[in-house]
Amino acid sequence: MKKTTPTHNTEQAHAGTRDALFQVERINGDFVFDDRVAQVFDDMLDRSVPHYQEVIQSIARILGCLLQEGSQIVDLGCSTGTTLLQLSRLLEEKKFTYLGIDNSAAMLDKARLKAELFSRQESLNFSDGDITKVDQPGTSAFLLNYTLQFIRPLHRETFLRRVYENLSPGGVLILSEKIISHHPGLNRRYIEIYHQFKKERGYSELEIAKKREALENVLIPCSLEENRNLLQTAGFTEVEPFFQWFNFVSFLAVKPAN
Ligand code: GEK
Repeated sequence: MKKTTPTHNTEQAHAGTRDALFQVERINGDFVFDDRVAQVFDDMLDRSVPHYQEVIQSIARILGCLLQEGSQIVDLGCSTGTTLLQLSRLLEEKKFTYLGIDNSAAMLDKARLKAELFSRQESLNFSDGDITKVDQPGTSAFLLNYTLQFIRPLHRETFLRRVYENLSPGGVLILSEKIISHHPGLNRRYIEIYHQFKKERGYSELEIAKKREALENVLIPCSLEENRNLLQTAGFTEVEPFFQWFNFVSFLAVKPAN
């Protein structure tokens, strides 16, 4: 079983410190996106989100074929900007403009530094703000990857409606989430498979348990069907998952052209 993670791309090679946050004894209270998390975040995501890079590549394929040249793409909960940085590379010829919004200053500092390191300041912008108050009318695509799960369930419907209203006709929303299954047996098995995935990436049982506890009141996942219903209630007419790995799913949702 491998204990170290291979470095998948240049960003991680330059921007990563290994995530050992939950190896230390003291982690009390809920998980927060502070300085310490931002430091190790790229490694954390790479080792905690199954097929993270493949999902970004699939998003590039979708946006590459659905959007017009020069379109604006907004990443809601952009963290350290990895997705936008990758998209700007994979879709260079499309001349898209990219905006990342997050409410963690530490994450945004890192995102800006990475954009500078990779000479992408021209096409990438980052803004500090609460995504539930997003105001970017005429956006062609919103990305909402692994972030809706941190928004209080009661606010999700209003938030997604707001995202829908900010999209131009024919625009798209990409939604990636950790999910639950309402079949208790399957749900338990999927969690076991996911914990095995993390162990294979070098996390210990104790680290996994502590992180799970810290996320308990903060990350609230819904089922695939509940997420699909939320998207449809917001107004999206075409809603399809384009990727699923056990308890992780990514949807493509399209706003009608008119
Ligand atoms: C990726 N999408 O690399 N307003 C703004 N930002 C928020 C809010 C809010 N209300 N709530 C949470 N965040 C990224 C990964 S991480 C997922 C997204 C994870 C931000 C928070 O600061 C963090 O940067 C991000 O949402 C969630 O694909 O850590 O599991």
